[in-house]
Amino acid sequence: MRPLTKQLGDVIPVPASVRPVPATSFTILPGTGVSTVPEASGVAAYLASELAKTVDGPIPIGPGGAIVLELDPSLAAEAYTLTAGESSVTLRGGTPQGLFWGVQTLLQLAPEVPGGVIEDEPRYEYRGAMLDLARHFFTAAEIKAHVDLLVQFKINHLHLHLTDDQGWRLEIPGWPRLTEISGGEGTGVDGAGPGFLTLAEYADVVAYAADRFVTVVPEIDMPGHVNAVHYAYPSLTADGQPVRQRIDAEVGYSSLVAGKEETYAFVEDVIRAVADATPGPYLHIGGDECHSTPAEDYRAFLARVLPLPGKYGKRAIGWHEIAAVELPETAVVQYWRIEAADENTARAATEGRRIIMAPADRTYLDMKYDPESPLGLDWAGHVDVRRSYDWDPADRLPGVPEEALLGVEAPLWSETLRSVADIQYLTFPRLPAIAEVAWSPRSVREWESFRTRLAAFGPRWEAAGVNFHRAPEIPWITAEPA
Ligand code: TNX
Repeated sequence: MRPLTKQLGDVIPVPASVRPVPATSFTILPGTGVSTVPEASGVAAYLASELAKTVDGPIPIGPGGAIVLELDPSLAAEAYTLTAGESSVTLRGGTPQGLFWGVQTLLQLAPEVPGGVIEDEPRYEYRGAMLDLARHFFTAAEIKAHVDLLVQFKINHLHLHLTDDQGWRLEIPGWPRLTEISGGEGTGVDGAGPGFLTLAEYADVVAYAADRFVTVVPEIDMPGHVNAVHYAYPSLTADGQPVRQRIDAEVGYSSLVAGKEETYAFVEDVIRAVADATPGPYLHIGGDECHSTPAEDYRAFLARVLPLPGKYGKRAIGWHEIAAVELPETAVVQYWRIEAADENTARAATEGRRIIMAPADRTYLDMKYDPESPLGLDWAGHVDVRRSYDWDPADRLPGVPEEALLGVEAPLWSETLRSVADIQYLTFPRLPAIAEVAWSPRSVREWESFRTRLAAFGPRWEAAGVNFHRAPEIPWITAEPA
């Protein structure tokens, strides 16, 4: 047998605690069984089907299996432990979700699991990735395939940016023109990304994500980024006159009309429909880049709209511009810019609001890696893998300490995307870096270790047909040793 090249801690995100037992290991082979408690039968089925691909043979589920799944109520909900010896591997999770993250760790180590004990739990409860369906639409099947790649890195929230100037991507009862007109042919940036999710397709995405312990966070961006609304329903414009369709990538020119009563009837219908279709706790109302909305109108609009998610049982999230106004107690602020400080976000944190960190110069997956990147934008600079890894959310904004942070998110805006291959190229390998920032304790994070662990994903992504960027700072392994 060739010596084990992998070590127990060779996992992304790096676990909180790893105690190897040298010279022991467990090898998963075709026929190795999985035994489980009934509450975790879904997780066991997922593990067995993934392992069957790894070992290219059957992985039966039933009593006496050498891979043991258990629940341990003394662990936190998302925490897990993995204990590997010569004859068995035991995973314990605080809940099935914790167990599922343990399963992701096991899948990264399989088929040869080095002996020892991992004890692991996340630093932040919100570990998000965002996909912009408005500038370019992706189908339910494409979104679900993306979720499968995200969960490998213990991402637990999928934020869907469903509406913008160039398109409206979710069916809303009573407002059919939103999707007929603004989700149809010729929508999206350059008219290249048409399509929308029916409510049934949205429910399918939400359920698929939930099966993988991922919460969908829907975003309806307002009062700005609404040309698609005005194009579909000219009655909502200031003077009731039609506007032209926009498929360029400009921002900040459109706004819902704060002084018009019809605006609020529309907004409440939309928020009610989206809340009804969404089992997760959050509803994102956008609020960014309202350059053409007078400050007074912005306040007046948000004063009426921010309470609406709460009215329909959801917690409002908004881009950090919303921190300029008084916020409901449960509102969450998502910081996205590149400034070193932001007074309003800091005040919101001081007043007890939770913050999601998504600074563009660290977490924006749509930034070019370097000047040669064939895709992406560069308004926040170039974001290479090291930039996305080597920072800390609790140091990012003065006045926004660890306790104020709900978590971290990596947004992927889709102005330059045309295909799933494009999504993957900008997502990998930066998303694993941001996932580690969001999951692992600061004390165990280290760039040199990360870049070596990341290199091992090269052959796996190649085998899985994932289109990743061969970032020059990563010592990629090009083929499995024979
Ligand atoms: C800014 S980030 C935007 C988006 C663009 C993005 C491109 C944010 C809240 N708004 O409208 O798509 O830059 O990077």
